[in-house]
Amino acid sequence: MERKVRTTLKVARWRRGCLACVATLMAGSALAAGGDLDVRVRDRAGRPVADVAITVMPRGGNPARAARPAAGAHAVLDQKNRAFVPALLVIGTGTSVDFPNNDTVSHQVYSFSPAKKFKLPLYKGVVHPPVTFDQPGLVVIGCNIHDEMVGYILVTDAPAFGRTDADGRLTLPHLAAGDYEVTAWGPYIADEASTLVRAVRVEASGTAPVAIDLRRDLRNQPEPRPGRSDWEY
Ligand SMILES: [Cu+2]
Repeated sequence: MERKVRTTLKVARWRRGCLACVATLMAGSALAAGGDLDVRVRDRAGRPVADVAITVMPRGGNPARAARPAAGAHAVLDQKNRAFVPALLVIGTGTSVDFPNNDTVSHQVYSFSPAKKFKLPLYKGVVHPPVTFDQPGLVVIGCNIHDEMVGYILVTDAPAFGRTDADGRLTLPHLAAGDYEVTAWGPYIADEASTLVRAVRVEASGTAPVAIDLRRDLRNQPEPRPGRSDWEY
């Protein structure tokens, strides 16, 4: 008899749990509602172009929809084999970035870009306190010791952004339905900036494709270079 009561209780609990579970699933799907954006970047020969920064802004610039990253957003720009890894980082405004040096040599990291000017001391291994990027814009990162080192941090207010993968693709899921402007940028892309913008409509579900086919050959060297003219010594 006791066992039967316990079993009944168990079933009741399971039922409650199940209802809660369904409610959670429904809430989850409500949050997830929206269409996906599938961006693809190709060179003149139709080959995929990796490591292209993609930013997606609501058209008409409704700031209510341009969600800022949560406080404490964090990213890492590593230093390895006398190079910045990754060479291009796309982050939301307000993100803090660590610059660890995992190289065998010391580096002295700096930026003279208007969106964020900073100089870190010459260091190796020890992680310097992170740098917070509080203004949108392109930040060109250099090393005072190794002129060939160049890295890029694209700081953006866009609610959705990322970088194309080895297949030249970036999928951004669950965007609220509406009209958006998709912009591509990469240090090797020579095309005029005005030709790298696409208007796209995202529906409440399904996938909206965006094709960016470059008209010019890629550069051999990344641009812009980090300016060093105002380094004071
Ligand atoms: Cu260096």
